[in-house]
Amino acid sequence: MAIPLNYVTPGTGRDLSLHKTGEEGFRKAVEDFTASLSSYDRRYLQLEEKVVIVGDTQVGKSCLLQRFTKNSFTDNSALPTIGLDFVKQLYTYAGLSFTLSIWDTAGQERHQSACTNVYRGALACIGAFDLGMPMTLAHVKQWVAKVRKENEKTHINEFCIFLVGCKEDMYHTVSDTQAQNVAAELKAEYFEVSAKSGLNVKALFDRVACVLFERALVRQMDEWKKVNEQKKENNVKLTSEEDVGDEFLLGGKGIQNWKDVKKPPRRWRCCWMG
Ligand SMILES: Nc1nc2c(ncn2[C@@H]2O[C@H](COP(=O)(O)OP(=O)(O)OP(=O)(O)O)[C@@H](O)[C@H]2O)c(=O)[nH]1
Ligand SMILES: [Mg+2]
Repeated sequence: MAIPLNYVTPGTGRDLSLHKTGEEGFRKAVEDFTASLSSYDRRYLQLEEKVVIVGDTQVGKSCLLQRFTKNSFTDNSALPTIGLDFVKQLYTYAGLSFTLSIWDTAGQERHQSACTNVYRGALACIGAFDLGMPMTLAHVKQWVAKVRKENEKTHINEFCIFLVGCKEDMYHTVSDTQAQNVAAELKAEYFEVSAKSGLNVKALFDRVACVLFERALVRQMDEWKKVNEQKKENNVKLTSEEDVGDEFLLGGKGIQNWKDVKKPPRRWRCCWMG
């Protein structure tokens, strides 16, 4: 699936770094980055980010995911999630692949212990509530706080939140203003969705993929920059693809060619290996 770079942000939105020059600029940045990689680097480049869906039980989290992945909905037949469920969605953009792993968690209290570990490492959180149950909107703040807490030591500045009002097809008791206020408080983007009709479901996940793809890319570019600077510092000259790989794996130790690396004498090697 191609990532649509739709930066028209519903709700509050946030300013992304690479897209400031528009889609043209973004594409060029991605293409320049890809061109700067050796074929070895390109082969091993893995862009993957995790998003977790949290919220009270019965708000419609699993149905939302089912609509996105299977494009189906079965009324009143969904069972509560026990523990966890997850899917991976592969996206591509300008020749780069990006995997969005989506984790659906259980809203029931008794299954919570299994979920906490999964919160760790998530770059985004979908806080789901039922548009017909105001209490579930109030609880979203606590759910999001749990996920934030697990990630505050590692990447809290990159962490992003999507507030999602489910069951749009049914009678609303949560007003738009109430939802927008919570979204503003959480600095979240707000979506109203219906797993039943399919309204906004694809738009939501495409937007999540788009935001996380950019963050993953910026992170990767920074890492590559550091590696390249290290190479320059160590005056590493790379002659072939293989050398790039070996040198990269060895953390820029300055080996120019594997043929130059002398094997230890056989006898010594036997002793050393015990
Ligand atoms: N009308 C309507 N019903 C929905 C929609 N989404 C979910 N439901 C119903 O809401 C109920 C709960 O849906 P689930 O997706 O299982 O809820 P959940 O949030 O995953 O619940 P837990 O797994 O217990 O945390 C089911 O009976 C669904 O049929 C929707 O968009 N419209
Ligand atoms: Mg569920």
